[in-house]
Amino acid sequence: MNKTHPQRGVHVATFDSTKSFSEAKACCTRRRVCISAVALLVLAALATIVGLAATLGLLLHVPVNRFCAASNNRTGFLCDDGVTCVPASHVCNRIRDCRNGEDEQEKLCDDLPSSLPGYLVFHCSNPLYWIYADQRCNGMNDCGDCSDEMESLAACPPCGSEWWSCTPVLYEYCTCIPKRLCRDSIQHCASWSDEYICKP
Ligand SMILES: [Ca+2]
Ligand SMILES: [Ca+2]
Repeated sequence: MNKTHPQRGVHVATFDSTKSFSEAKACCTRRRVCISAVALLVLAALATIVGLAATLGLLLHVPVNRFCAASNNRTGFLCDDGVTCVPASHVCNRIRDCRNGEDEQEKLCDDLPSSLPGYLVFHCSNPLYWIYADQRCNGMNDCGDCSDEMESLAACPPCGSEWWSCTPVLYEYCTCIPKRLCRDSIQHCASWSDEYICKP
């Protein structure tokens, strides 16, 4: 006589192939949705990072404003160290005044004066001539016609009513002298205008 003895503790599961396939399919679909969402999030994060990097890159390439005031309040060029201020006329003079030579870099000096920032340049009344901005109002006739010292282009501080503006002479000083020195039989202006034109 054959007896069947069920084995204790052993669970015999009934396999419903149709139900299991549906569950598996639903689970798989949910997983795909989750994976897709994660993938989208990752892509969005990457795009943000790339965008930030590009923006940062652009920012790094934005020209730096290097305008600064050198000694005696002269117009200057700020070195990369953010401290050293080189007088304008020391830029592109073939001497490395900035520690890393940024005052002599090719892009600044390869096509003077147009390759220089505008604040470093002064255009004389004669359009053929230009000087460095720190040569304006320094008492020297750097333009050759004193337009860097006396004319409206230069806009230098006026001599004042008690002063005489010497008539300019090429490549000489364009100075002011006290009017009391006019016609004192001693030359003070290179042009002698203090002795022949000035009226005390
Ligand atoms: Ca230099
Ligand atoms: Ca000058």
